Order: sequence, then structure tokens, then C-alpha cells
Amino acid sequence: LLDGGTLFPRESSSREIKELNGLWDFRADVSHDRNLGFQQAWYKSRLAETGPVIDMPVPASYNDITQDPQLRDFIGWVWYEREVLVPSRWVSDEGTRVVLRVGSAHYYSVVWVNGIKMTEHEGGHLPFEAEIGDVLRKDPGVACRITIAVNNTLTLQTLPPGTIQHIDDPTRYPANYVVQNTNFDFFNYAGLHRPVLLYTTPKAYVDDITVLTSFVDNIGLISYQVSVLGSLNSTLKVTLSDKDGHSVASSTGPSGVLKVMDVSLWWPYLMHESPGYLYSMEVSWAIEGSACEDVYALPVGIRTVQVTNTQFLINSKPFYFHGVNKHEDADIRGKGLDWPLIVKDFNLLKWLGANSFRTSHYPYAEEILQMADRHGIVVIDECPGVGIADIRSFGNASLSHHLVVMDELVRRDKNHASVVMWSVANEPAAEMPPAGFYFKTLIAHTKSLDVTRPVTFITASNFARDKGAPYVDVICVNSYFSWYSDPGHPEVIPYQLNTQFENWYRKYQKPIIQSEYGADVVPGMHTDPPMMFTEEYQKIVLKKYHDVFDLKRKEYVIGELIWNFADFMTAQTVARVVGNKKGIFSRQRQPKAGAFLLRERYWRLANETG
Ligand code: BDP
Repeated sequence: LLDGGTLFPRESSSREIKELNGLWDFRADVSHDRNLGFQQAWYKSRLAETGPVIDMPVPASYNDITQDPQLRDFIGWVWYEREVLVPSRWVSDEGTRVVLRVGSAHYYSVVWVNGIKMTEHEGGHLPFEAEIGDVLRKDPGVACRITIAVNNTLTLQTLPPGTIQHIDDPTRYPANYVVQNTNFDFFNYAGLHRPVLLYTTPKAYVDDITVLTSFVDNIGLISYQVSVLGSLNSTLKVTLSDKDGHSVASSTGPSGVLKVMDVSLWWPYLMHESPGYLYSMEVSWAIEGSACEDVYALPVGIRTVQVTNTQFLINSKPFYFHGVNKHEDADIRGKGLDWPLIVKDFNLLKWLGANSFRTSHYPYAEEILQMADRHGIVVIDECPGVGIADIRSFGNASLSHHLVVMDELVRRDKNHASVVMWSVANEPAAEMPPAGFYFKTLIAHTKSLDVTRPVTFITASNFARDKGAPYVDVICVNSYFSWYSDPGHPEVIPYQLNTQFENWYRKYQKPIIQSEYGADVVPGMHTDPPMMFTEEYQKIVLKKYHDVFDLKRKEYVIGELIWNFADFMTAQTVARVVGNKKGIFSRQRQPKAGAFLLRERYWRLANETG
């Protein structure tokens, strides 16, 4: 298990934040073996002293920022650097911890401060931190120079996995280049994708909080656990306030149960007139008679989740997922966190009447989960286990890393009311012999980290041969009838989709979510009779899927998630026209015909099922 927590940085009377978003110096290491930066120790002096640098915005993927095709398709180490002046009170006071936090960096990163290595981290979608106060205190008054080297190379042991192929064919001169192969289609954007910041805490500080929520009649129960590091003789207080700031429960000590009379439960959007109700749980510790204290306020939604063999229950009421799969993806910024885009996407979800989304195919920024908490949008939280298709990626090294990623994911997201289920993978080669042990171990491990949420992975395997399905709580199936199979023949959908559902249910008696279905549309392309890639064809495919959902949702189908919310960038291949076009919105978030069809349906479902 991991040391320590990764509480989202929040300001309080005892904590300050300094955001490091904006322009950083940047250089890609284009040397032949991509290792010049380490050989020449670029972290030792200012990056601009060891070669040319360009402006690079953070957060953003670096790929689409310049006009250079080499940088768009770059594989290897890139170097970021930023100098920042730190308030002198942060360093003069030995009682202050100064923490550097990277929201995410894709894929592997090494971090130095003033030339001293602070930490390294594997994995492109979760935060990591280093305490840098001691290094700053060595040279008070000197600017704090942060260097981050980031490598996007994916191998059979990374998550997601990939392979590097060297194309070096003298008969096709000058065919001499390197390709990153993957078993997923979204573009392998890279760089500092999420905010980088410094924050302070006292030396003794609230390191982690875990809440489990439930209710009996109208009494809400929050069982909490707090870990304080760096202090022995402190008094810990927990106070829960409602939306209006009135204190409704309190407790002392590092663990306990808060009882909330006349509880306002956290409800999904469309199931309740005030969805997304959040209390604020303020945790503070203080040493009596001393000014030393730490305060951290965690938003908490009180709700329960259960799965039966035909239903998904939130607060004991059946919940039907009518939602979307998304990507963190947009023009220019790639996978960089972007507030206008986040808010626009939530507005579009509401316009659509969507009540849920899956974080396909990796953990999204925690800021997005906070929005989902507040707006009552239900989330299936997926780890980056996408495209595990080579038997070597089922080995011990891969499994161990996958377990660590689940540790990191649950540690970050465990307190989000919106998160109702973990997905440990998307479309792995679950028929392969090692898949049984792999998923048994991975799912058991995830359940040991979180006893309250169901666990699944998304399958596209045959129901009879899938070796992971016995271990999931909900069967999540992707299928592309009339697209990847029987292209151009939507008339096959009713029979094939019915059979798909019946086969899975007969074998497992578990509720089923159609976790992907869809068809590409090049926006504005029209034909009649409908042909693939037109607005008309997408509508027909959707309609035919919906007819079957409507029959089966009365039995055991508990949700439908369209692939995809919006068009997104992919690698360049013969099957993709500047990206995957299965969005019901374009990449610029304008609706295609399918969006209007889905909107009508989702609002009708909202009225019928919540
Ligand atoms: C599914 C994958 C998804 C792809 C989609 C497609 O899960 O990531 O984008 O196919 O090909 O199999 O559009």
C-alpha cells in the first residue's frame, strides 16, 4: 500500500496555494537516443543555458501547440522548467511544509528543484507530490527552479501498454522513423496535463481522510478516518456543516461516526429536485495552548450504492445509467485541463439529459469529479488499463503496476460521491489464459481498497470465453454491430443485440450496462439511403440499439453509454479521418443529428426512470 494521502489541495486558515500554471520553458530531447538531457544534466542549470527553449503552456499537451510535426509525434523525453519566487515566510518558518504537486504528467516523470532530484512517478493520469521545503531552505532568497522531464513512451509493462516500432527500411528510403503502437485509438497526448502547484501545510498536518457514508431512515451516517502526520499530542476535531454553513454534527478523534439528523442525501441529477447535495466536513487539529493547527475541509455527499442481480441502486432506488463515454480531448490543448471546456461539457451533459459518464479510458482530472459531485452526475471511474491485448502485458510486472495504479486511483477518488463504480480495464484480451488470474487478483485488490463500491471492467470478449467476467459486479459490454461487424447493415442490430444481452445474463445473472455503442459521422455528411459516416446512419444505429435497450431495461439492462460524447483525436490510420468521429458532438462541441435523437430519448428516460 502507498504511503500517505493525496488530498486535493485546498486553501484554509493554515494552508496556502501558489499555482504554477502559465508559461514554462520547454525543450524536446531530439538527440538520437533521446538521452542527451540526462547525459548533460539539463536539470543542473537553467534549461535556457543548455540549448534553445520554447514557450510551453501548462496545463496542456505539448503536441498541438507548435507547427512542428516532429513535436506532435514526438516519442521520448521532453523537459519543462519554471522559476518561481516563494514567499519568504514559507521558508523562514521551519514549521511549514512546502509541497510541490503535479496534477498529472504523461507518462513517466522526473522532478528536480534547484537541480536536486525530488521524485519520479510512473503513470500519466494521477497526481504526485514532493516536499521541497528543505531544498528551498538551503538557499533562502534564491528562486525556486522546478525542472520536470516527461517521457511518453509506452511499453508492454506500462498502463496503458504499447510497443515501440523502429521503421528502418532502405527500400522505402527515407522510411526511417519510430512509431508508438497501441491497442487503443485515442492519440497519446503528452506533457504536463494538469495544474502544477505549490502548497503549504504545517509540519504536523492532516494527511488523509476517508469517509464511508450510509443512512437509516432520515439519519445520515458518515464514518470517517483521518490520518495526521507529524504530531502526537494533538486534538482532532471534525465538524460537519450543511450547505448554508450551519454545523449539523461534530466529533473528536481520528476516527468516528457523524450522525446527521434529517439528512439531505446526495442524489443524482434528474432523480431529485436538489441533486448533488454536499456537506462540508472540516477537519482540524490543534495542540492545546499552541498556535499550531491545521484545517482541511472536505466536501462530502451522503449516499449508498448497491448492486442486485438485476439492478443498480443508489440510495436504495433503481438507477438507470443514461449517459456518455468521454475523453479529455480538445483542439490545441489536447488533454490539458481547461475550465471553459469542462463547464461547457457539463452544460452539454445537462442539455442532453445525461445522468452519468464513464471516464474512458483513464482517470480524469479531479476537478472534473468535483463538478460531477456538485451537479449530481454519476461517474464510472476507469483506470488506464486500456488495450491490454498482448499476453506479455498479463505478466507479474504488469499486474503489480496495475495494482499500484488502483491504489493511487482509489486513494485519490474514494471520497467522491459521484463515483459509484470502479472500472479496472477497457476491452482487455480477456479470453487469454492468464486473464482469469489477472482479473481475479485485480478486482479482489480493488475491493479490499474500497468495500463500498462495485467493481467492473469493460469487455468486448465473447461471453463464453471471457475469463474476467466471473469476478465483476456488473457486466459492461461494448459492441459495434453494423459498424465493425456487418458494416452498413443496421438491420442485424435487433437480433444480435438481443442475443448479446441474453447470453451474458443467462451465464452470469448480473446486471448489464451497454458501455459502448455508436457509429462514426463526419459532421455534415448526408446520404439517403443512409450510409456509414453520415448523420443519417448514426441515427439509425442509435435508434435500433435503443429499441432493444427499451425491451431489456425492464429486465436486467441497467444502462447505456454512447460512444462517444465528442469526436476526439487519434493516431493517423486508414480508419480515422482526423480523429474518431463517433461523437454525438463534434470535437468543437457542436451537435450532430444523433445528439438531438439522444436528447429526446434521455429526457424521456429521465421522466420514466429518473
Ligand atoms: C472501442 C474502444 C474505444 C474506441 C472504439 C472505436 O473501447 O476506445 O474508440 O472502439 O473504435 O472498442 O470507435
